[in-house]
Formats: sequence, structure tokens, C-alpha cells
Amino acid sequence: MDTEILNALHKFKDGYISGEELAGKLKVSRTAIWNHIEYLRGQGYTIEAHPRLGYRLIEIPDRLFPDEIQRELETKLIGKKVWVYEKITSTNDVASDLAIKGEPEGGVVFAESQAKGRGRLGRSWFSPKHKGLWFSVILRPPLQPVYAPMITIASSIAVAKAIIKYTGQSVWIKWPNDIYTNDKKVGGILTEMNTELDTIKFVILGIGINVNLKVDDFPEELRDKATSISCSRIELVKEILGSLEFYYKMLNEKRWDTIISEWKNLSLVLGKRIKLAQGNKKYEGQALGIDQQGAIILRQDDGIIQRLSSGDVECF
Ligand code: BT5
Repeated sequence: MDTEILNALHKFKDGYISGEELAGKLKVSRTAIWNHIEYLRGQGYTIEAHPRLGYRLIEIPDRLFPDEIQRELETKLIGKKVWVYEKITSTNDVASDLAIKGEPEGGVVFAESQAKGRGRLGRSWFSPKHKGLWFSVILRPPLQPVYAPMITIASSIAVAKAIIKYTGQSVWIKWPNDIYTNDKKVGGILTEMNTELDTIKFVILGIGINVNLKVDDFPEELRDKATSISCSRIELVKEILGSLEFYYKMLNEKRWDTIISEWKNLSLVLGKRIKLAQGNKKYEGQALGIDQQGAIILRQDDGIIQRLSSGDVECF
């Protein structure tokens, strides 16, 4: 019922819809409509009630309501089913449980906040309430596990492009999984995989993007290296889901050359001198590019070419 009322309010957003018309459409009393309007106001919707003209939707709240995420969402797969939690440990954990229970690909788990949001190698991911987008997508790509890093690469392109398109600001990808703007990290991707023999059973694509955070909202240790974009979370997430679907298709069609060339255009490290740490191992040299399995190619000063599939990069 609330969904239907919302749909009608959205449809008539430029004008009013009378209580009588709403009641007639939904086959309930005008009092029932009033009660639902009050409920929606309680949820944060600003709805004007004019004595003669009826109701008009003025503003939607900055909350990740499934109705708003899915409204006019132009995807066939990603986001067709969504779960939204106020607070959970990590969206990757919840999405993984769903995938183990057989949930098909395309489902997306969102959290308004995460108690144990995580990055790679067990690092923690700061995910405060109602600020930012913290979500995980269930995917079942028909690829061999060796191509899994390409899922991160393709998704980082998808996220960067969506942010560029929606906010107009410059966004870069720092290999392998960081999204950068204004020389600081604005988002990160955590791809976790469940395999069987030589096939991927499922992948949980975890994405975290800082949205509407102020400098003071970040803990001290992140203030120098993290940043945030300011925009509507709902509109941005729709853009991202659409973009993810586009690049996921490209990935499944194994269009590696296109993915690599798009990555090059957005790369923060390409051609630069970088330091790459892989646990205790350290490498240094010029980043020449990535290969079809998402590994970075590095030319050391001694001329040796290294192919590295994971690590933390520092640019000069
Ligand atoms: C990442 O790891 O960048 C992957 C982050 C993925 C987070 C999403 S949120 C939804 C889903 N559910 C999860 O539990 N995770 C995913 P990594 O490259 O290892 O970077 C981690 C490092 O980034 C930390 O050690 C901090 O230095 C820094 N960091 C932590 N929180 C941050 C934030 N909100 N913004 C920018 N940097 C942050």
C-alpha cells in the first residue's frame, strides 16, 4: 500500500493528487490514505497536504528505501532484488549467506551502517550510519577463478564512471580496488569468491563509497587519506547499479581489451613509478599496465618485468 501511494505521489510530483483519487485508485477510504501519508511523513517524506488540491510529494528522505532504489531503475539483473538493513556486521557476510542458500545473481544487500565493515586482508572499513553507500552484489559469473581480479577491475571502472557521470568530478582508479578523487580515497571494492574445482560458484562484490561525510566525520587516522562526495545517495546508487550491469555484461563476454583500455583511461598508476607491497615483499618500478587477469605489470629498474596479482600500491 505504501509503495502504491508513493508510486502515485511520484507520478503526480509536478502537481497534486487528491485524497479522493488516491482512495479510489487503491480502493480504500480517505482516512486510510491519510494514515498512510502520516506514516510516510514519519519515514521522512515531505508531503504537502492542500485542503482543496490534495497531496504533493515535495522531497524524499535520504534513506536507502527499497522503493526508492528500485524506482525507475534501468537494470534487468543488478538490483532487481534488494535487502536493506539499518545495521549489520558486513554486507559481504549477509550477501554471502544468501548466496550459499542459493540466491540467484543480481541481488544487492545494503546497510545504512556496518559494525564490522572490512577491507582486504582483514582491514576495517569505516561505515557510519546514513552516510555513504555500503553494499554487496551477488554475482555468478561464468568465468574461471583466475579471472576473478578482473571483476574488481571492471567494477572499479563501473563505479568510477557512475560517479563521474552523476557528479561531474574527476575520479580515478588506484589499482587494484581503490576509487580516488582529489588525491584521496573515496571508495573501495572488496571482491570475495566462493569456488568449486575450476569454477566460480559465486562472487560477493562489496562496494563502499563515502557520500555526504564531512572531514570531522572521519576518524583521525583517515582524515588525511579519505574523502567524500556530496550528492543524493539514492540517485548515485541507481547510476552505479546501471553501470555495474553494463560492465558485468562486458566482463562475461570476456571483452578484456575494452576493459583494459577503459581502465587505462581512469588509472591513477599507469605509467607512474610505484611501490608495491605484498606482505613483506616490496617491489618498485614503472607501472606498464594490467593483463587479462587483472594483474599489474611492473618494470623494475634492473629491467625485470614483474607480473603481480595483488598488493598495496603507493605512487610517486
Ligand atoms: C578496500 O579495502 O578498500 C575495500 C573496502 C570495501 C568496503 C565495502 S563496504 C560494503 C562491503 N562490506 C564490507 O564489509 N566491505 C565492503 P583496502 O584496500 O584493504 O582498504 C582498507 C583501508 O582503507 C583501511 O585500512 C583504511 O586505511 C582505509 N579506509 C577504511 N575505511 C575507509 C573509508 N570509509 N574511506 C576511505 N578509506 C577508508
